[in-house]
Amino acid sequence: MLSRRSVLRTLTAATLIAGSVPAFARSKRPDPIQGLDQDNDGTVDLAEAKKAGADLFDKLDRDHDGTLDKRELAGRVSAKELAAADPDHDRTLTKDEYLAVVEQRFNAANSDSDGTLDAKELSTKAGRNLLRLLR
Ligand SMILES: [Ca+2]
Ligand SMILES: [Ca+2]
Ligand SMILES: [Ca+2]
Repeated sequence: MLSRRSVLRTLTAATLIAGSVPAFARSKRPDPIQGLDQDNDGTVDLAEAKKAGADLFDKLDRDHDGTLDKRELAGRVSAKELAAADPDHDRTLTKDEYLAVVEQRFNAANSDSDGTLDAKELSTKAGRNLLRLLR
């Protein structure tokens, strides 16, 4: 027969397990910060956004020529933005040029100018625009 104490211990263990269920299993809505918040402080800062942007740049650069052309960008950057972000007018973006667009979109999404983006800021139109450059 189970003693009162061991029942209590079992319940406590069950509570601990329930408390450690990862966020994605608890909520159906995808967490916009997931995978971007490398230091796990609950927000995305510019360095984290640029790191993710640089990783995506490498993935998108299928021919490994160090630049993204219109085809490789696949609509992530509008023609107008591409023209503005491409100071040497060769219609491709180097990684630096791409990350400059990331920074612009980061600043556009950071409505309270506190240097970080929280889940709410990332869920806005500007935030979603930024996310398209990051994953
Ligand atoms: Ca962070
Ligand atoms: Ca390329
Ligand atoms: Ca902010």
